[in-house]
Amino acid sequence: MLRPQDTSSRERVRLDGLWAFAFDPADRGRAEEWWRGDLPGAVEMPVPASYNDVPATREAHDHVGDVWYQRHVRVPARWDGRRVVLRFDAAAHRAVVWWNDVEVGRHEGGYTPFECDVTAHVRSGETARVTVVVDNRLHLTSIPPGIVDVLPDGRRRQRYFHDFFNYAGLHRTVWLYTTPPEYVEDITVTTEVTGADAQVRYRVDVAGGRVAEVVLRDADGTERARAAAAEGTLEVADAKLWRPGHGHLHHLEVRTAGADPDEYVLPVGLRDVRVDGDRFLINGEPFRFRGFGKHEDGAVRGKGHDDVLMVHDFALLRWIGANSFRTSHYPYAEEVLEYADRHGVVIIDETPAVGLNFEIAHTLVPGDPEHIFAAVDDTTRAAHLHAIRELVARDKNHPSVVMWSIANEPDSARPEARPYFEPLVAAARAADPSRPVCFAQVQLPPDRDVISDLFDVICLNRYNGWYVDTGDLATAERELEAELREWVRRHGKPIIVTEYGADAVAGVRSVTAGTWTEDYQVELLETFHRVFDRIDSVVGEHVWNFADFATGYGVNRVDGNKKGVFTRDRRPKSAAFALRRRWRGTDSPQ
Ligand code: BDP
Repeated sequence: MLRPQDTSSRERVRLDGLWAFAFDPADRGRAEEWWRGDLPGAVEMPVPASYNDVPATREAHDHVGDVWYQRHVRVPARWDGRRVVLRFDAAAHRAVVWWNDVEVGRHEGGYTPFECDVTAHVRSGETARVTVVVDNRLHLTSIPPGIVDVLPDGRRRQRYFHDFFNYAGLHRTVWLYTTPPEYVEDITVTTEVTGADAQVRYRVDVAGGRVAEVVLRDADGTERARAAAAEGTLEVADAKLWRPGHGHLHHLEVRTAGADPDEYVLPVGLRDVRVDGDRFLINGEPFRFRGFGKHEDGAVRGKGHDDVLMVHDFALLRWIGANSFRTSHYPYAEEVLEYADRHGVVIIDETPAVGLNFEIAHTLVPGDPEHIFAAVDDTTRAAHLHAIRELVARDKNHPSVVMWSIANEPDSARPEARPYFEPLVAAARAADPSRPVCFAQVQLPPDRDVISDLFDVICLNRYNGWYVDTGDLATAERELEAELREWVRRHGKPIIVTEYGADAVAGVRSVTAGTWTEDYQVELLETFHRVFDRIDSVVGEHVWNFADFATGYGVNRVDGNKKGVFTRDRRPKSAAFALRRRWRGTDSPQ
């Protein structure tokens, strides 16, 4: 799915800002058809943002159910005769959209964009009323899964099996944009590197028309290759490659034929990715992942995309010497991927399939199904499949994305996990044969895991010294090493430790380095690093987490998860300096 653009044939308007907003705890809005007029009792709500922390009430924070957003949109008179599209970059977790009185679209899944073609309903020059209902409920049939309990007092309470707060709302930009009536619907690009040259295999899907020309230009605008077909391979001699740390981009200009041609310009990075034995190769060179699992999370705005925080986070990644991160545990805003493309940051791109596991949930009550695969069904798997396809459709052209992670910490010990995952892995490979596929595996030794052989890279989330052998780093070191060696022996694939870490409350120090101190966090990371440095097949270290983040209520959470190397407001803990020494080999402030 192509991102909106301004080109010679396209125009876009951001509908961000303050929208009218109403909570609907009793589910009245759909029955009373609130889209037909002004929202009752509306307040103002910023977009993009999570709504939860903005109104400063417990009800808003803990709301379970529908909320309504509404605003008026003026359609420029000059758009007469254009195709007009209303696009939501994200609505967590599902939404229905009306243009005036007409339903124009609905979407399931909180972290991927969806579009409503409103051409038939638009009268250029008019002011239209746009209304969106957004439902944050997680069910056993949604991705991620959850359970909504109705309490004796009639309130709803949301349970979920993942460790980050269920922020909701319009988290990303809303666009109104135009294309010509015949338009470029999609472009798919895969790139390969052969010696000094590169090949760009491309396919353009045009709705109602045909391709006139496809031109690949270098960063300085020099034409490097050209074609006139909808599909083909462009040869680039002596190519300037996209590399980790060097986000060199080319641009593929696509123009359609006819009296009202469309133009779309796609950034393209020339690079390839391959797994060879226990190496992870980018452009044929072994790559070692240094970085973090992150979250989209910040004070007040929750998961609302914010360019300020994004650019700052990338600056901190650079400061600390990280070269990569995982979009734990859902697809991040496209702005993030584009930034990573431009700056050569490597990404493991994850679906929102987090919490397919009752073993680590601690939120079950009597009467719940015994294990996750007894609880989910074909609808859940269809939603998971849909999430994989939507992720690949959105992110397939980003050079920064080097691997798909199709789940985080599913219950991979259950025999039922295998028939559940086999078709999903096949679907991921079919959707994109050019990238390896992985999942992040929770604390299970290789002899208990029933699905890892299906994947290209072994990604392990390990909490030795924290959840296991708490406070005992000597045992943690011994057991971690023994376990990793067993993974090497059985699978011979590259290993990335996609999570390791300890909670640390910033400012709590101790000469005896007890748990929850900054000092213990440092010692635990150093323990893991000694083990990684002794095992060649470990090609990646992603600390959990980049920054402290909000979670649901819990007796083992102090105002959220404190495994951040930075605090939630991005101040470094001692661990940040320790990692910087390891990853950059320096203490200098530059
Ligand atoms: C892992 C999860 C991650 C949690 C982390 C933790 O993948 O989402 O936040 O543990 O407990 O199990 O800190």
